[in-house]
Amino acid sequence: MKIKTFRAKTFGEALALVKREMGEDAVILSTGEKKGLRPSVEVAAAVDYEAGEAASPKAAIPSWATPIRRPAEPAPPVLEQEEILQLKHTLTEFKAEVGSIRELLEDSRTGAETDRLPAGKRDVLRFLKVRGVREEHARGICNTANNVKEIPRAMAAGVAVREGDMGGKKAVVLVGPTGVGKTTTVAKLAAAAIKARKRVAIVSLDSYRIGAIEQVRIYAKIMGVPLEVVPDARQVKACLARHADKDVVFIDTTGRNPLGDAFLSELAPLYESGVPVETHLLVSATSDYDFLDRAWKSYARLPVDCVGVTKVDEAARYGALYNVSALCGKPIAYLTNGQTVPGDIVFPTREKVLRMILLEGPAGAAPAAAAQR
Ligand SMILES: Nc1nc2c(ncn2[C@@H]2O[C@H](COP(=O)(O)OP(=O)(O)OP(=O)(O)O)[C@@H](O)[C@H]2O)c(=O)[nH]1
Ligand SMILES: [Mg+2]
Repeated sequence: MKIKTFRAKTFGEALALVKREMGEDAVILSTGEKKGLRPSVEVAAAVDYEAGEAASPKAAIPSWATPIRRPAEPAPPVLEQEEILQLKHTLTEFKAEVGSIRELLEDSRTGAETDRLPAGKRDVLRFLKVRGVREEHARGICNTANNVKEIPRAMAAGVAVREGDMGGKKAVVLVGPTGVGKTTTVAKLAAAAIKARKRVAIVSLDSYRIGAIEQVRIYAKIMGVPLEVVPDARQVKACLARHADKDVVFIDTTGRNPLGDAFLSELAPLYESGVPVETHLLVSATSDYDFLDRAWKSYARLPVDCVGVTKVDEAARYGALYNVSALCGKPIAYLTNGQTVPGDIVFPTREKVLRMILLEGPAGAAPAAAAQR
């Protein structure tokens, strides 16, 4: 065995010397560092044969020795949680910035288009935008309304309202994004049906969320209505058969992100089972329009019959009612305007919806009170 000490400025240099003189099979016996005016390092290395000997490079490595390894690749920098959050924040800000630049460009394009409009139509656009009517829908109204006075007539065509009784199908299924108010609205609708002297049952398909069953069970108990919890949509048909004596059965569903496919796979068996159901899509009056737009692309795959707009009491303006109508092309069946069961639900006429959009909100009375009138 040959043992030798190598001195160099850095460990890297010392190891290179060891490797050059003793080869790959050298083992490191010890290392040391000398500080001072001329700092240096020392590496004592050994190899199991004499230099120059054509010995096998497979030297026996004593258990106490550390074989030379290539200097490890520097580990990729590990980001701290805080740095990740900071990056995410920066990315969000960047996206918002890009979004506002896009909006500015869009505004300057539409602004130029608006400038070319006659003054009366420009007033129409301004009037509708202040009330939360989406630009593209406001422009549609602008095609037929030459001035503000002509807005109600021009808008009426775009607002469909479901008047009268439910369409005669016994089962009514409420679908919609998470937390939109499906369970609360099922209870409100059930209460309204009881008031109209109908025999009612409630079915819950929502066994996903903790507490969901308890929530609907309490409502059913208070109203004295039978409740069935059905974990699988395939079982709804048999369940409805058990309630053949009822006039209407309201079906509550699990809230799912509409931008995913879970809601579709859960509900598909219900539609495939061939039971005649009326489908109510619930959307919130406070939802962002882009979200609604994307959500509708998903929900449109279901046979939606009508729309219920919830949480209108939380909306600052009511343009959303027109936007929802125009986006989905489905009649609005009811508006819900508070958390109280059974009270906070309204079955509006078209005139009422138009009145809310045009006369209430920022330009008129307090929004929360408007849906009550
Ligand atoms: N302000 C207001 N709150 C409402 C209205 N409708 C429901 N809520 C409230 O919204 C929250 C969610 O209501 P839920 O009925 O549980 O909503 P959901 O769609 O069944 O929720 P998931 O089953 O979790 O998807 C509750 O706090 C309700 O009281 C409404 O019209 N106005
Ligand atoms: Mg619910």
